[in-house]
Amino acid sequence: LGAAASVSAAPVATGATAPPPRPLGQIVPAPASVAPGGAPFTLNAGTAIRVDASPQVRALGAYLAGVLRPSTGYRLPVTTGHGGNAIALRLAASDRALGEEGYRLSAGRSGVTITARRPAGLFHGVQTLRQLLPAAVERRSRQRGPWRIAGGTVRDAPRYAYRGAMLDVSRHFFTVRQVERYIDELALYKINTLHLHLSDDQGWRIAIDSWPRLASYGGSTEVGGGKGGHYTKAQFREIVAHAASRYMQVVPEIDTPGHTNAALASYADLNCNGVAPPLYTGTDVGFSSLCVPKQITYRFVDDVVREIAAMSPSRYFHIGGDEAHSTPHDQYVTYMDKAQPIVARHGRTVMAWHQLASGHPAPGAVLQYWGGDFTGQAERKQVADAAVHGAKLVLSPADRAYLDMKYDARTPLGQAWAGYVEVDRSYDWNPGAYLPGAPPAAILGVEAPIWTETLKTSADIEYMAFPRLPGIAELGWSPASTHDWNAYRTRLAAQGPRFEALGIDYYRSPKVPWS
Ligand code: TNX
Repeated sequence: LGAAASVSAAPVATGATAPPPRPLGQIVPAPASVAPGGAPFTLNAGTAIRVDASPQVRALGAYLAGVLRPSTGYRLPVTTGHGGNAIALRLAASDRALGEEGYRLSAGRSGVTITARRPAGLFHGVQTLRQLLPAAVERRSRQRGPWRIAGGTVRDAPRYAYRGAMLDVSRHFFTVRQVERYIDELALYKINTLHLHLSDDQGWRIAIDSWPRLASYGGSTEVGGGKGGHYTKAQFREIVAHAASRYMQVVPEIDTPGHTNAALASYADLNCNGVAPPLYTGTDVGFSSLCVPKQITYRFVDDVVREIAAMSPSRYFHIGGDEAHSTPHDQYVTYMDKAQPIVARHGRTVMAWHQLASGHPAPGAVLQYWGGDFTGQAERKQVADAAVHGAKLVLSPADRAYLDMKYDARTPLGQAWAGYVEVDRSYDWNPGAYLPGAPPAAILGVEAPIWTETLKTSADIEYMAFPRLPGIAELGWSPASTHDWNAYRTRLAAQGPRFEALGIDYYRSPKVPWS
């Protein structure tokens, strides 16, 4: 509680004894450029949030007010118009360099102005503003100020367009509320993609009208034999809408042709031998496969992709493709040759785990690389070659970016098949130079997956994700020139009181100088 408590105890009346505002730039992910200078802004009871008339900017103003009101206790009216003592959110088409997600934040005595070309940029600028305020601003009860923001200007835009986090809701089911909580935590670090792993051997988690037993039966258990669960269509739409309000796309994954026991158990016809296997609640992988020669397999894939695509506006549809150890390789390639055009017919770009590189990735397909230092040259080269031939890459090296890997031998949760992944190891790699032979322009971005064989609650997820997730987010957002573990660990340490204020029980890594 240390830092937050000392902030609360700071005198308010005299600016002279108040602690200095947080230095501009001491945020995660590191901003592209910072020009400190001038007087700070102090948020007070008279501060207004100024927006322009567009509904999206108004909604952003309301969102910002929702973050700031409980802890400051100020009214913070959201109004149109101009004037001092304000936080202003402004769309300005002129500043092309800011791109689709960039923003400029200027702070001085009379206020803070966040400017962007698109609402997404304003949203990211708001996340920066949150981090520039004392950590106690994140508490949901009234706290003592002062609420100061250092003077100067931050100009910021992301290195990569795709900055993702994956949540496996199949091994253990997570409710809409739990997913939305994670979305809100990811947004603080400028993650813009939530990849939902919606099906696996242990559970099918999304209602499909044309194949109702997938959810009602295939979703009825989970690892360890608990009762599992699934999202109704209304609930899935709610997740998509919540993510959209945080400027985050949802990429749905239906893992095929392996990792399909829950579907095979739900419909006997999907099995080559016509016999449905029992539901599965263990943690083995690689034992299930869709029946590649059967016609019904492709009717199934078509129905599932159509119904899910109708609910999710994301460009990408993830069809899995990993660990298909029970599918002979020639059949795997045949399956993917048939499944990919189905995704295209429903207007989506194929995303798949990098094993698709062993077949024929469709033009523009996105391969998600989950290898690591343990991966052989031939496999790496296959992926790099696919990128040379037009595939895009999202990098999720298991021994760096997998949030379910244990930090060290004492970590009570998680797995260790890719080794222990301490916070420095997770942060200290360069996505731009990671896969030799892959053209830098083929790198779409990074993603931090969290598999949930051992994870059941929000607290479990948070302990594994924090503090590694902010590091992967920084690799996705910040210019390579800012990459430096020693500087990062200090900035990360300053996030500790923020995690606490948000109720996130994080791993106190000995590699980080927590205050
Ligand atoms: C491998 S990585 C898997 C998942 C497991 C994970 C556990 C990948 C594409 N497949 O099925 O849950 O390891 O860390």
